[in-house]
Amino acid sequence: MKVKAAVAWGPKQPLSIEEVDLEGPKKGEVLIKVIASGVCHTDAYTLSGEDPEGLFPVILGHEGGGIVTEVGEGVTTLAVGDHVIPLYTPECGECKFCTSGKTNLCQRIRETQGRGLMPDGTSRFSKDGKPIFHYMGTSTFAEYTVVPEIALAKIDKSAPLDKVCLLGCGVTTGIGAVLNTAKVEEGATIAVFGLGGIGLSVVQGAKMAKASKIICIDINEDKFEMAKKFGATDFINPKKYDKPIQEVIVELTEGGVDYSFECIGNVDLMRAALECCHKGWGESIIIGVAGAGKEISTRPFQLVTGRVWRGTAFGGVKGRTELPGYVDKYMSGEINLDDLVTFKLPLEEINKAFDLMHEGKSIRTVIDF
Ligand code: NAD
Ligand code: AHE
Ligand code: ZN
Ligand code: ZN
Repeated sequence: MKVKAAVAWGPKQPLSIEEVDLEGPKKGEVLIKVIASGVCHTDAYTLSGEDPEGLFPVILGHEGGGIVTEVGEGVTTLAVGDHVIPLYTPECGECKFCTSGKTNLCQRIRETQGRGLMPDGTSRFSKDGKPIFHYMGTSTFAEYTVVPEIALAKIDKSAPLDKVCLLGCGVTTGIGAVLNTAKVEEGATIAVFGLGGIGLSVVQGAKMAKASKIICIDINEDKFEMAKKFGATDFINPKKYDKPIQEVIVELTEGGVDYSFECIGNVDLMRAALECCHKGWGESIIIGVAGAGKEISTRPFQLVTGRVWRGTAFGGVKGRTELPGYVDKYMSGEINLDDLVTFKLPLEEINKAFDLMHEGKSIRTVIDF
């Protein structure tokens, strides 16, 4: 079939709206009509050319919501008409990772996914006979996309897809980082570096966990008002200090925070986030994604004296079994998504969504198909 899609022909180039060819779903695959998709900083990261796994031409997008329109051979858990959220972290339920009880990082199709291909090693998208790569197994910047069955979470049909699409990445990542990865306990103090869709979702998760102090660090002070609405208690603009920001936080908290979260993708701030943690027990969670060649560093003494460095992908959430519960929490008012949708744009204006992100004017722009 012919479908409209935003194609990234090369790094740093604006996306181009094109009619591309999409093959139907093969064995174990599902065709989805995309209804909405958020634009996450990771899409911009890959478009920047910094992603070592970045491939072009590609159809980006990994924060979508859609409706099943066709199922391939052997698909048993989904049917036409089901509402779904594509998962860049699938859940096969059978691999060593899925059965470990220790991680959400299902590896069943990770290798082909990282090569921009479907599990059989081919692409469903093409233009003039030349293949276009899939992205993160989801490619939601297209009117229709093909996704493996194990990479789709079936959700409540009454949930608005133009809101719950944000649970396909940013919000789940932030809340999950707090509740699953850090397991923040009531009364804990936390620091959040970066107040985009991820950082604000960490703030939301910290409020849910009843953290006592939620310190927010961002160079864009316009973000502070929204953070306050989500439950943040303290605000720091590092530009206003002439000493390392970790020192400022340690002083503010009588020795450091119990948990910190890096939600920017800046390795210097990852160091600051670790070093603002309390001696003996403070844990720092890396969420931000840093470009090729970037490395983290600190004095080993920081770890010897009890600080812990950890990371999280998709907030440790197992998509097929746990994501429907996040949708239900939105429906019951326990998770706020509405305030995070700062702009809605048609696919034709998708480049504006990237501009708004880079200008610091948006939290999430949702592409409304
Ligand atoms: P965003 O662009 O919406 O937000 C980033 C925020 O960081 C902005 O508010 C910006 O002002 C702030 N910032 C930038 N430089 C700063 C600095 N030097 N000091 C203080 N604040 C600074 O991004 P997002 O969509 O919220 O994504 C955040 C990061 O999380 C990205 O690196 C993204 O790739 C990553 N991410 C990771 C996962 C995961 O599963 N680990 C999931 C989603 C996103
Ligand atoms: N391809 C990049 C890594 C990108 C990355 O870390 N992705 C996160 C999700 S970001 C969503 O916005 C993730 O889930 N990682 C686990 C995985 O298996 O990719 C690189 O640096 O190579
Ligand atoms: Zn994302
Ligand atoms: Zn698995």
